[in-house]
Amino acid sequence: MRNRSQPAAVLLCLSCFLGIASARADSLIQVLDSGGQAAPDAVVYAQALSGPLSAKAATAEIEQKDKTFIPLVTVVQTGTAIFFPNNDTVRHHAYSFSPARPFELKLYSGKPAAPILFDKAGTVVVGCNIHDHMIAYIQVVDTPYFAKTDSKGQARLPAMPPGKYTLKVWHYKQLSTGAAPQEQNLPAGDDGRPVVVRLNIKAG
Ligand SMILES: [Cu+2]
Repeated sequence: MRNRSQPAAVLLCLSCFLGIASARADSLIQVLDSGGQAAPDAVVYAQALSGPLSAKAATAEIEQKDKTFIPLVTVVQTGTAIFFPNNDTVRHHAYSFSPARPFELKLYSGKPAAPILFDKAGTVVVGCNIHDHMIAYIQVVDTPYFAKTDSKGQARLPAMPPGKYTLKVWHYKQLSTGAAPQEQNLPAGDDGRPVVVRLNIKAG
């Protein structure tokens, strides 16, 4: 009799597992600076407490235009390859000394043949050997659940599987203080209000 009841139990578990109601809705994150002003270009990401998620192959692009890296801030998951196309007529020489991914793309124009693979979590600061003012920041994260704040300091994390998550927020202005990404628990329920995170930086 016990054996005969098992298929029903398995079926029950499966429907429970597939239940859409148990998934997390997307979450709106509001990032503020120390003065309560909106903090644009902050990287927000949610990390499952069960450990880092496996990376899947993806690509991104940081363009060089008008002697500027565009965008200023990029967030990617570990395992992402980033292209650095030069859309200026002058040549650039992109490089980084950051431990998470040191690299060098020697003096070039157009699109380098191979992208740079970012397979380690951390912050990568990119510069140009020719133009000292050129700078870009890459935050490499161990999760597919990430976003970047807009001009209102808001970002929306996508819907995620059920579970506990740590919300991490990183801003390039934290680099001068050496501060690690700010962490807090991501509330389980969506009560319709944004999750507010206040950083110890000056956004303006
Ligand atoms: Cu340059």
